[in-house]
Amino acid sequence: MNDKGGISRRAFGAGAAGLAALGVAGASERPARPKIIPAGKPFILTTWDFGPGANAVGWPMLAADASALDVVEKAINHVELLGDYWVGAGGVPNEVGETTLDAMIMWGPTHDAGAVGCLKRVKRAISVARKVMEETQHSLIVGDDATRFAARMGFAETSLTSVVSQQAWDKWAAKGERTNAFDPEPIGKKGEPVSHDTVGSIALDAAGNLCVGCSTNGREFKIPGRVGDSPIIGAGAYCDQAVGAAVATGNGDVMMRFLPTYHVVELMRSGMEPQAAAEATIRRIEDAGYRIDGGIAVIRRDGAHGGAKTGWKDTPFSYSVQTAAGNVKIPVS
Ligand code: SD4
Repeated sequence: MNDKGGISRRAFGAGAAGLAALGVAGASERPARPKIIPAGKPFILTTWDFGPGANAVGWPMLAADASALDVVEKAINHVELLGDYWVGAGGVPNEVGETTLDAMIMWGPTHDAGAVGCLKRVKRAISVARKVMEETQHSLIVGDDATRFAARMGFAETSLTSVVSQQAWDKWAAKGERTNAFDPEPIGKKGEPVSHDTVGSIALDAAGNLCVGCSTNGREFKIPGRVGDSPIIGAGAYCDQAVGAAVATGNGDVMMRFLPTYHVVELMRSGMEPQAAAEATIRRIEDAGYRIDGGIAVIRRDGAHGGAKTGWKDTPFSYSVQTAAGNVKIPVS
């Protein structure tokens, strides 16, 4: 420290020993660049029961040498347009009955990402996220401004309300209860079940490039403006071209506090096997005392994969992996 309380220049000129004394790695001690794990054969991984259908959309593209970026976008578009209650248009209304969408896409070769949070009145959220990534320097655009951005990019505005989402909201609103988002944090003991779902996909293409994406309409009866973990890089999804990628699902309000998809990929970088890394990541959340439903699925560049969950005792979380050898659905216990 110098007499003004700062770090003196002399300390920086003191060579490796001085830097080591400060706990700073010197030039000669800099950690090596991550070793690139060799890519395996092309694959696509998709979470939940969406897996086989989404993979069936993505696999023929991969087999025809399409880019993993196009594959992830199209596989997720397929789920977004299914009319499912949990992902995309027509699902999970918020506290005032509106469906809003969160999505993210991340591209391995450039480590670039694009995301939208609380996107309103536009169906293909993952495609808007891709526009954020490819057309702007931004990484995340939210709310009505995300809708305006989508309109600028040529997306049509349309209601995301369906008969099913309207009925679900009418039934809930008739009870006159406050949203459970005001309940105490689920620490120590689990609270009321929080209903939500997400689709996540990871692809490796024939050129060895990785891409990850996810899309959701988040948590049922959420407070308007709420953005979950899905569009947060390293929380809902993460991809590192040298190592692998991961997607998360579950109580995103809690899970985003742990950046689980970043964490699990970094554990794999340090040499941990995918399954062990997934379990260690979920354990971190449990060890902090949280009692939630949540899961992650992870895949290394060479195709080795794993998954782990917390909670969801009666809900079978799974992911599916498709390669040239076919599609396998992996239950996560
Ligand atoms: C969210 N993580 O918005 C999402 C929802 C989800 O399984 O994945 N549910 O909190």
